[in-house]
Amino acid sequence: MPDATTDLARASDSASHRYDAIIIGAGIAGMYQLYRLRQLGLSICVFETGSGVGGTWYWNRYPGARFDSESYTYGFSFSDELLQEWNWSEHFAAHPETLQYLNYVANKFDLRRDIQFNSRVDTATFDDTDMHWDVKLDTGERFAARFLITAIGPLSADTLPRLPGVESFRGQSFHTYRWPHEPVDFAGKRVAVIGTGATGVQVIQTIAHQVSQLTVFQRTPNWCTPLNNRPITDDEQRKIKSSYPELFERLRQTPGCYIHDADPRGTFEVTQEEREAFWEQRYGEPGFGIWQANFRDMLTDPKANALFSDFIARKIRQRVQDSVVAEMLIPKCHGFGTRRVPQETGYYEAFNLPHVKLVDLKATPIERITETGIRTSDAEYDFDMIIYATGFDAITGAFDRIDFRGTGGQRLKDKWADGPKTYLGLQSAGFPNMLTIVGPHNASTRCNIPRCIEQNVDWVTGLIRHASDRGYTRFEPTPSAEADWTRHIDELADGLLYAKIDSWATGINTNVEGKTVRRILQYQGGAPAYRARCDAVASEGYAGMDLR
Ligand code: NA7
Repeated sequence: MPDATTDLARASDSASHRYDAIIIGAGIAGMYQLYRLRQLGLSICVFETGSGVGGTWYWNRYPGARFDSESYTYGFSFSDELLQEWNWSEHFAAHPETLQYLNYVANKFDLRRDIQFNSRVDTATFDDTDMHWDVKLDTGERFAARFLITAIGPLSADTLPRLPGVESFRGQSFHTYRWPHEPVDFAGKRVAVIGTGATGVQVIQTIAHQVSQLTVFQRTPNWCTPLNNRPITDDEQRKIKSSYPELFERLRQTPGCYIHDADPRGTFEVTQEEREAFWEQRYGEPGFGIWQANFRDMLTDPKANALFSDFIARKIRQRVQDSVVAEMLIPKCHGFGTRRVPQETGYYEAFNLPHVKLVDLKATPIERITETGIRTSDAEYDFDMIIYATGFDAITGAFDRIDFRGTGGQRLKDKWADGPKTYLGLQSAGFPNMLTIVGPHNASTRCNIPRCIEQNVDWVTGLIRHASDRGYTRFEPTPSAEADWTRHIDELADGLLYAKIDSWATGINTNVEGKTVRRILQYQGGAPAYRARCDAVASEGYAGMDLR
């Protein structure tokens, strides 16, 4: 392996430390990338804004946070020893257990010694003369590295509502992503929750029984389905541990790397009785089967989708006692599964509690946050606490918050202003030696994410090994390969119902300037096809890339 560190010592006198690779982020992706690059013998530094590992699971400490993928399908797959050592306690583990798991992994593989915590990267600039990245933290400290790998997460740029008065509220207020590390006491409190996405649903169903009053401010209802969680029995634990190879092989075959795969039948190929029985069965099963293992045309045929949406609407009407509230909770502007499906446990029943109120913001929008609460177009509400479950500037937002500069000083944010342009969702032309794990246009944000993270990281590691073995110090995609990939991303989304709906997955966030136009940000061809394409590129000597 060429001595990249020595080259860089000459190249970047102004940086205080020099590494072969810098990774931004110590979540699941950053942790695994560190582990893999160490095996190549590289010097590595990971910069992490938080004070601990875990990324999403470090930050999202809000009440009720838990998996919506089966626990044993979510953990790292790279170490048999780890798989055998770790016991998940529930089919869908709660936040504390997941954070404990990630800390266990960090300890087991001694990851922390290469992670610099409490370190926010402000800028990263490519120096074309010496072919390295110059990385600056918000403290002003500078570091240099040949390779820059972003592991900054698709849902890490949290956003508050753009409403007047947000700063003026005198009670407690939290964005769910920035939840405090200390326990929050809800007893006797009048609490507002703004937002009814997957996060809002988990918060609402959890705190409804602890507060004295709960007011939910809903702009768009979502189609929520039962999580049907339960503890893992000893017998199940033994079976899970003895079948990990088969389990991971199955996960490699399904489009989203979930254990659920679409039913091969079309909605209208069965009788009404068969359809209803099948849907009832799915409704009673755990996890995402109802979304990922429904009839094969459910997410492409509007009639099939409407029929199933009606089925779920009936369930909501059965579970919510007040028919007016039930109607408010039934989505009218999008069909089932065209947005991420919140998995719930008693969410709808929470609205049957006498102290829980639902406010429809489409009918009565919020005008401002006041010192004492929230003012809508028709009422003034006083609260002790406001919880913002208002989501993220998704997928590209975390990239926008770091000033990445490529060749000729080009800003990544400018290059992606009209939508990302990438090759394989892992690189962008003009940003040499930069790799974007879980970046826009790759399969991971449509995926049981650790499975796709492992694929991204293994591919990146292979590329760096390939470059290092052959003495290449610079690589980037060709503009034509990038244009082809970007076109391919758009074509794959053609005909999918989700592409016509506003959501974080289509890049919509009304709280962010310029994020009101729908964009295709995700690879929609399924993880197996994505993996095959990445493997083909590698086996052709990294076709579509310029390596020097
Ligand atoms: P989401 O799914 O983006 O949900 C955010 C929610 O906040 C959603 O209901 C929004 O309504 C609402 N929102 C956002 N801004 C406002 C304002 N200004 N006023 C009122 N309501 C607002 O984020 P989550 O954190 O719930 O989930 C993210 C993902 O994490 C999830 O899909 C899982 O994959 C894990 P809207 O729908 O935009 O009308």
